[in-house]
Amino acid sequence: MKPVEGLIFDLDGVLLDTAQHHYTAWRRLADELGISFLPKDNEKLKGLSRVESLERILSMGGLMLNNDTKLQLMERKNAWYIELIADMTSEDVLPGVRAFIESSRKAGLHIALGSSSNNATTILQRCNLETLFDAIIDGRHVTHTKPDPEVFLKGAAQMNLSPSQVAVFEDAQAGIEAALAGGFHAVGVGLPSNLPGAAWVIPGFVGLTLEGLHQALALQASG
Ligand code: B16
Ligand code: MG
Repeated sequence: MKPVEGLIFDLDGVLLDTAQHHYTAWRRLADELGISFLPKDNEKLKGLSRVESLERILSMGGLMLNNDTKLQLMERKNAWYIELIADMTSEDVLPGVRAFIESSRKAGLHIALGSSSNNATTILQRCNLETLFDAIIDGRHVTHTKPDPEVFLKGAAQMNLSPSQVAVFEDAQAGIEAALAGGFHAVGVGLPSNLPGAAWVIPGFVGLTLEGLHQALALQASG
């Protein structure tokens, strides 16, 4: 296979450890509602939109609420989440991320963000990451969130690349499904057991090189 020409990065759980802050904020809400919400439940929520995440939590507790109440609950969760990320700086970018993106840019690859979050731009600015991206697609730009491929398809289109020319880095099962549905090379970030279907799973970005990525994807494509 030809080397990829573009990379799309998920935000929460890939560039930064914000996935744990989403969990903390949802857990606080679930506790208040008397709904049991454990890390294994959270794993299935990763990458889903805010409203879809709330719907899943409410259905876990068998709760039916009207739209106004749901909006209020989402606002409260987001306010707690914003408190949790308020002190984030460029120091919080996960190890190896910036170096890998910078070296990929130098090698001529196009770089995009593909996140479900409406807080993506705030976080990128705060952590001094925004200028690394040729295209930023987030929750505000899509009608259908992961596992629908829309966010990644829009990223590829803005980079003028087809999905087969692009690798997507994702920490969520919903994100891997979205990448595969769109025809992208799906690279998991995290534990292989949480990310079935990924072409390759890395524990993080420390030591990752473009050659290593190309070799892993070529091996997977050949076998
Ligand atoms: P917000 P990602 C996703 O971001 C998170 O994984 C998910 O937990 C969150 O519910 C979703 O963004 C919406 O985020 O409430 O900030 O708009 O992983 O796609 O970067
Ligand atoms: Mg994520």
